[in-house]
Amino acid sequence: MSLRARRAGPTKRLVRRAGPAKRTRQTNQPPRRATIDRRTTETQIRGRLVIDGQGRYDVRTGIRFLDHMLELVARHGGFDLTLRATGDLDVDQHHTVEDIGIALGEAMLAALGDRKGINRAGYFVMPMDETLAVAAVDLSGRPHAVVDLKLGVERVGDLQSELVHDFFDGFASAARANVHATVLYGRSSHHQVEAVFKAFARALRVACARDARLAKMLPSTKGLL
Ligand SMILES: [Mn+2]
Repeated sequence: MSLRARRAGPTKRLVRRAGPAKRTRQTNQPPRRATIDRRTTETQIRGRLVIDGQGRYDVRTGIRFLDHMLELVARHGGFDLTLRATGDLDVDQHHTVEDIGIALGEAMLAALGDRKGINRAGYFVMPMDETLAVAAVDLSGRPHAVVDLKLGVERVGDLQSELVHDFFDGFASAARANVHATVLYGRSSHHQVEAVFKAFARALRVACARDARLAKMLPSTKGLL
């Protein structure tokens, strides 16, 4: 091989690696996905979650503001999410919102598989105009949610605002994850809830992401997650 040819080698590879098609596949592993099928006498939830997605969504929960939040979780998390929920909204929104959190958590747990090579933990500070929200996620195997919103209104859009807490409780317990979310400051209740969901999605995206360098490593010194 001539000197010229050897020099051309790595340069060519670098150019190919920089291409958009390769970037979406950081590893050669298949995209992590799970189907959602959760039925109780109170709610019926079906769908599909792809962790290594492209931010595509098709969501209908019967609560328009919750659709808005789940759509942006998919987009900001880089997930693909299809979700159909029918629940006893004639009682109130509690069962539906909580069970969607649980169903998403179950799907996340299933799709993550053995959790080898993932970052495991992630956080994000999300501004939304006058509001600043923080979320931190640890896919630790231990369920716990701390949600501190201090919303002064009963509803945001058509969503009962106290149920934001129940959504993250449901998610954290089913995904066996620590989820912390808070609003540092803000005025608009719409922005506060939205910034929290965006921060959560982006924190989760980091936590789920696979680090090729540590592909075979379980991110815990316990040997169990
Ligand atoms: Mn909005």
